[in-house]
Amino acid sequence: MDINVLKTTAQAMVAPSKGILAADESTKTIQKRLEKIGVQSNPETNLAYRQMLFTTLGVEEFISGVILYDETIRQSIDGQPVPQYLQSKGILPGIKVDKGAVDMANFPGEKITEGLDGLRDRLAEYKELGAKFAKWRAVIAIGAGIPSDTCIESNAESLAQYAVLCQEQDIVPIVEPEVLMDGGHDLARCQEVTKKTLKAVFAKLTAHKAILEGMILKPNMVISGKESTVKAIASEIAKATVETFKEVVPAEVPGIVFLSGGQSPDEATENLAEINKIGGPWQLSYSYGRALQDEALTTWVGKEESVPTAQQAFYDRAQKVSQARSIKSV
Ligand code: 5MM
Repeated sequence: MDINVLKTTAQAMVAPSKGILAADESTKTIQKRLEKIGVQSNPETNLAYRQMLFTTLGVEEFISGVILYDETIRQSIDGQPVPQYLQSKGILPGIKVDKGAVDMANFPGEKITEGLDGLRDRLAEYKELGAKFAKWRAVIAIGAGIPSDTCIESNAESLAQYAVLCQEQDIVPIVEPEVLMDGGHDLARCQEVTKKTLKAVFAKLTAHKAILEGMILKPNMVISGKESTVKAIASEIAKATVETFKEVVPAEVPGIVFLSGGQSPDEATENLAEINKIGGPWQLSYSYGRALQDEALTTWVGKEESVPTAQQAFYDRAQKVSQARSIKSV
């Protein structure tokens, strides 16, 4: 393990004005996304869509890295393997290495993320293919009587095991414990669960001797549930988010890259701007999937002639999110 490589990569992932594009939709998820615009998902259409995003001129001003799915990391753009194509634009290639969240035995309504078996060998192969960082997503749901301590602890343990296996091979782990927005809970409940989850995650990372300077945290913002009758506004979300993170996220972590989690592109942009107005000891950036892609996706609709306007939509959103991430604290 080379700590300097880990630190340098982690810092490049959250370089000023930049953040990460999450384009690691699994087969089922990309199917759902393309179905919405009337396109049948297969390896060719999936690549056509992602190629539209990756070849957007100038987007590397705002995008430091792209999280790829196993299918995409093995594909090529203009005869060049995708990871090498991205690197030639100054974008770091990353890879989703978890195998998805499945129902947790004995804990109805809760999920555990799979993928630790054989992970060391898979990481070695991904490194060979060009991956500089990786991602593992754990999912924590809020509901009546959940999350349980067992769910939080088990997911935190897996995240930590994943993180150190990545670091062993100089791959920066993005540690993603996502507290879902689904449900009618309010901001305070989200704050309580997020705090508990992050505490557990950092306790496990410490127990496994993870290098905090060589990782990136990808959390949810502290936000009210989608069905909540009391919707928190951006300044409240920002205050609760930064307050929580200051309590539980060590300052050694170079960057926090938020997920959008079902927020609209405008909401995810505004909330990030408010968060940066407050600021903290870490870079406060983005690793959005839907909030960066939605407008481009619905403009593209699978048509070759729509590529320039879809790319413009993607560029414009990436620029707005980058501006939000660049606001200086007051
Ligand atoms: C792009 O979606 C990622 C993969 O999801 P599935 O395994 O469900 O297909 C997802 O992990 C994503 O990276 C994060 O949830 C952030 O995306 P959003 O859309 O929440 O910003």
